[in-house]
Amino acid sequence: MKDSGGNNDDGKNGPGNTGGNTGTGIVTKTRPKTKKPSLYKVLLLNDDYTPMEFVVHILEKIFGKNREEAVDVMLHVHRHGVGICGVYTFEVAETKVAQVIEFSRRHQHPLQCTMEKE
Ligand code: TYC
Repeated sequence: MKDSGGNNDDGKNGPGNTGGNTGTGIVTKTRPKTKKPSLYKVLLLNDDYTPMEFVVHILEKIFGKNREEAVDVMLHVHRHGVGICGVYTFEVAETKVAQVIEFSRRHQHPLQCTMEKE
């Protein structure tokens, strides 16, 4: 909070300082604060009722996949029970899960979607 971004130099020695000779000084170090956000996988679940074309549509519209990628993911979920639609930061993942569930509910399909920390 109180870091100017540069090194102080009180003319004394110490880590981050450049001169002086008394062996004392304020310890400062430049440290860009770039904490990487946690990432979350958005998972699509298989069911026996949702039409394949509806799932492909969701993968195209909500997850930005082209037709080929969308069909691949849909078939993976159909065959294996679960599959990854994408990896996002928490709020983006949360929003996409909600969009899938709401869009499916509106069209009376039971398609389910969830998220999981990577
Ligand atoms: N299993 C569905 C069917 O045979 C298709 C489907 C694929 C449903 C993926 C959901 O996440 C899903 N019509």
